[in-house]
Amino acid sequence: MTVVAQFGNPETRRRPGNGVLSCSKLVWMKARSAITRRSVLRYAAGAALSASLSRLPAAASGSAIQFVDVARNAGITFSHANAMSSEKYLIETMGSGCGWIDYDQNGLFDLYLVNSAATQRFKPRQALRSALYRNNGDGTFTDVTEKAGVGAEGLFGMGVAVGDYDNDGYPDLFVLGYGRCILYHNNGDGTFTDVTARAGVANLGMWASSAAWFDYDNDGRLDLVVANYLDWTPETNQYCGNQGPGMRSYCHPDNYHGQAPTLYRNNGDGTFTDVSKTSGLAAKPANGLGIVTFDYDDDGWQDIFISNDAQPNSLFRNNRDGTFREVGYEAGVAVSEDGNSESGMGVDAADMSGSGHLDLLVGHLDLQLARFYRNQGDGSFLDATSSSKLSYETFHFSEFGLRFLDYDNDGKRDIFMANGHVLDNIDLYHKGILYAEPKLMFRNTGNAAFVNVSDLLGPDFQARHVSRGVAVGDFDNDGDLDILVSNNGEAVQLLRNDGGNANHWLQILLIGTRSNRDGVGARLKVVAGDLTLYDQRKGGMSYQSAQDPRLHFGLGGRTRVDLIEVRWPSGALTRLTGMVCDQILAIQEGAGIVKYSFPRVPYR
Ligand SMILES: [Ca+2]
Ligand SMILES: [Ca+2]
Ligand SMILES: [Ca+2]
Ligand SMILES: [Ca+2]
Repeated sequence: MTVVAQFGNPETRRRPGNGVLSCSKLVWMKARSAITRRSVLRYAAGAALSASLSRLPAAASGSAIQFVDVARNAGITFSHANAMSSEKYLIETMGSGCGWIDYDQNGLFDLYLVNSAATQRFKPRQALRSALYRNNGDGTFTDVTEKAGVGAEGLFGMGVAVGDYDNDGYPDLFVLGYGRCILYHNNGDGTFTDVTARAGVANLGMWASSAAWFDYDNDGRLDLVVANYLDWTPETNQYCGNQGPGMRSYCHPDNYHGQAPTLYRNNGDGTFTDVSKTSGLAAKPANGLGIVTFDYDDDGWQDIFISNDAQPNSLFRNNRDGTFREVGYEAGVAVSEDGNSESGMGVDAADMSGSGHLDLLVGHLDLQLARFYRNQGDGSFLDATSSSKLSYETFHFSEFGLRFLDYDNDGKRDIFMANGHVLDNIDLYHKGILYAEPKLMFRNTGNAAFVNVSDLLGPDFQARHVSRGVAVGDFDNDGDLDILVSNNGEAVQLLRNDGGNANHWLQILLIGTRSNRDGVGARLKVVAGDLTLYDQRKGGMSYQSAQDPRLHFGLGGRTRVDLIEVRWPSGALTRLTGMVCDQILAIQEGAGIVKYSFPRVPYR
């Protein structure tokens, strides 16, 4: 294995205007030391395993499922503009995200797509905007951006986060971007109002990537935490990569300084207070890209995990007094098992082993492995990337949006990854590494050991794209999980899951009353016969994207659900017994199951 890129010393690299130096300075792909002899051997072994697995017939792997891209047929014409220029501004390649939001609360999930904007080097013929598409319930979507007033015009957008911060029953929309963010309050009549200034959540001067709505102080109101990336500006843009036609590349984050996360506490009157400093989050600036909020130590208080690009990841443990302590190293999730800070991008958390404790998944660039950190239940994690058999398969890919999800409803959560490199000219530097990449699905064969089934899921699944955001949601309410993928500089994909609901399932929408209305922070246990599943209503997840808030449980062949337990953030417990499968339940704190319609979208 040849190492292509060479790196000048950091002082040389940091000096602006040094583009004429002869040393090769393709600094994005910096983590050479991560490629140990051991990982090369593992990779070789894995390639052989992968080849043998991909020859298994579909039935043997349990997959007769196809993912079909229905975006175009559904009327979703949005295409992301990446504003690509010869200056290789880093913002061009890092976005953007997508999200699910049932903005009109009719039980049909609508979708939001984030776009870029003009820059000093990119002047689009038409002004760009982000887009809200209404789910018509018949397999089509309608662009309602203008009526809704959520175009985020002029914002160089990155991500989206959805949460009902004022507990009025209508989800609100937070759009993240370079230099600022926008909070759109949902008026409940199909329109939104930009309340950024009054709310005080503009996040000015920061490059926001991903965010999570969550209730860190358990006061029943959603707070907002933003993972910020770098202090890059057009004025400090540097030349990176080799000299020569087509060789200029996007710079490695080490050429800039990382930014600390922002934490906004919800004051309950439509305003927020920036508590980044007093909470302790500002003490750790790093190159944040992905975020997930969950309760990793099961103490009833929400913790924050942020994946950092070429910096140790951050795990902020909730001290239950309004402050956090960063425990990434102690908990074993700061770096890889061989001690390297990798290019952390997409993240998710889920219980993959039936222990009740949530494990972590972090996506990275090519020549690094996607990491699976197993929660040991004692406040620490073990890097289980190798034993999970994931490692071999992700080595050549750059995993941005990713999720734990049970795509085949067999009761075992699987892993989906959407990929695409950050360098549009990567093939000039790393032979065999592609800019546009196919997607990956890893099927859980039991006890969090995975096989790569990507080749079995249809041509739309295998098509190569420069993917970034991933938002999982059941847009047709048929019980299997569909996947929305935003692609950099390309059309969006809506991958409809065809066949996943051959197995039984249950979905749950939580409605908090004393707790925040979205029920973020609730911990769930579902028992169906011999199967016990745990989950939490998390914030953030994936990359720059907003997920379907309903919790999804695959049940395999089991037709009855014996028990559902919901531990609300308020401390209240809801306990339900004896339910049939294949339905979407709305569970309200204090009331149990309440009437809520989720219309089934006909197959089209
Ligand atoms: Ca809707
Ligand atoms: Ca906690
Ligand atoms: Ca599964
Ligand atoms: Ca579906």
